[in-house]
Amino acid sequence: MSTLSRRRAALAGVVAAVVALGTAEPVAVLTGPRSAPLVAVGGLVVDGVPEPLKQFAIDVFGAYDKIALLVGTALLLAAFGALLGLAAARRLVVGLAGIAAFTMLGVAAALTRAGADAFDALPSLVGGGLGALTLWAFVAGPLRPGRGVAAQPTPPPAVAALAREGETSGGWEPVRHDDDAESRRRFLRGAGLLTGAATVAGLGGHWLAGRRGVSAAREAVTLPAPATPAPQVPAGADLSLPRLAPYVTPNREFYRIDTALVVPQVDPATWRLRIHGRVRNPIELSFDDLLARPMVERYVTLACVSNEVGGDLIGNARWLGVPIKELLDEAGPVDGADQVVGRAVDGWTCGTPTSVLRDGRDALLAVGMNGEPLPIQHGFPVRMVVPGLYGYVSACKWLTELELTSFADFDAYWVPRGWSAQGPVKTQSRIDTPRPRSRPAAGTVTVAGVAWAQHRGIARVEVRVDGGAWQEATLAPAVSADTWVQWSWRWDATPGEHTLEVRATDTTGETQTEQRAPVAPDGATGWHTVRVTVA
Ligand SMILES: Nc1nc2c(c(=O)[nH]1)N[C@H]1C(S)=C(S)[C@@H](COP(=O)(O)O)O[C@H]1N2
Ligand SMILES: [Mo]
Repeated sequence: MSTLSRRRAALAGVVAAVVALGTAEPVAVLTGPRSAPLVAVGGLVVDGVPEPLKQFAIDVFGAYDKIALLVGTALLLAAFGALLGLAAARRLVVGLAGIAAFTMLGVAAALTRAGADAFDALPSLVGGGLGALTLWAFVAGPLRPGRGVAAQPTPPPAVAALAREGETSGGWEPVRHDDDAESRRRFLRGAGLLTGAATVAGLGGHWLAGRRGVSAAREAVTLPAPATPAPQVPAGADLSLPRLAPYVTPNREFYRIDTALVVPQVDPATWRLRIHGRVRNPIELSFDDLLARPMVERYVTLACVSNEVGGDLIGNARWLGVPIKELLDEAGPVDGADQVVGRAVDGWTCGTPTSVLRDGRDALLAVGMNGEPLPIQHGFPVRMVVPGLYGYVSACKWLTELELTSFADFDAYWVPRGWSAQGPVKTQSRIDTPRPRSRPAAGTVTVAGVAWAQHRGIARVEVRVDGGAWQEATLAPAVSADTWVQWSWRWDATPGEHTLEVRATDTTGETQTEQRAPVAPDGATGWHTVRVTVA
């Protein structure tokens, strides 16, 4: 029996990996998208990958970082599949043992995520089983090339005896060459068909599993009217200039940052919030309990600590929710409980100073965003919003627990990954127009952008051209110190290349430093600089 060529052995292993990953997806329609091995193992990668690599991926792939991660994980697993195929060609059990090991990795990944139950092992088990079957079929089973030959290795004894005597072939013709070609075709056809079917099953299942979500439940939510409505947006808050970020960010344009490879689908009917830990009176609330409480509506600008100078990981929305302070007052934190850990259904955590949540600012358990129930990707049904703090220490989406503890006792998700436990938003400003490398016409050019120092408020924005004297920009009105503010400045632009710089000063008198700092560990600093060529 001829041995499987190395190329075919590797191909068999890749097909087995594709079958394993692909067939697991339709099973995950029953058990939830996060139990599929690709997503579960991808989640391990998200949580475990070193920070610089993660930052690199976000820089390179931007909003597609999650898809890139899933594709990358699939390619990596396919490469392991090729190695297992090579191993299986020598000793089938070694290849099968490898598949079993990867199956266990998938099972472990699916079972260790927050909120997992035993059924979440199913997609990996089914996928692993079918992957092993595939490998066997190609290496030792019906799809093995050369198998047709091996099936009739010798003529019947009587015929053989005659043939040896040179008398007759007895009608027995070796059909070795035809069979070989045929078995090779069967191998390739099998590989192609299985890969195609598994890919269709994988993509279809992934799509279906993701669709089986809570959009209908979200649409059925009727938000209560706020007991305390948001202040009117003052006339002129939005300069409505082309390219300038609007004062209120529409939901579909609002930046999204989180570690979730598939958006958690949280049913408001079964949602519970537990407020527990170092409190005198632990509290548990249902979604209806929450909606029954007096609601406050506020404009708050949310910013990500990973926002580079000039970046757009920031947005301003009108949030409807319950003041966190009132709930904490009812729960009664005990002395020393200086940290409130917000915990999401997917296990992600943020740590917020208890004092900040109780100092009277509009820290909310938000259920509404710009007049709608929270969009699912922005945390439906309930998230935290805290004016003045970066999202990673305060804005927990898909919230399910508030645990009172201390900073000494618990590190939230990003802290062991190199980010600061404390994350007040740094005063920042951005030039939105003109765009970098644009070519405005000479004459009066409106330079405009946004500036923010949530909860302190912006006092002044200044612009300078080519390192000249700082010129004070005009600030548009804003709803409160908790939102960003638009600014504009009329520039008498002369032909040639020019450099525009902006800096803001907050109401504490602190002016942005020119010193450039990276986003880690606690937010970027530096002046946003834009180069243009005036025509
Ligand atoms: N459950 C969960 N909540 C989360 C995160 C996360 O990864 N998981 N990321 C936080 C970060 S870093 C930011 S900046 C904000 C972003 O909120 P948005 O996606 O609604 O803009 O959500 C925060 N809440
Ligand atoms: Mo963030």
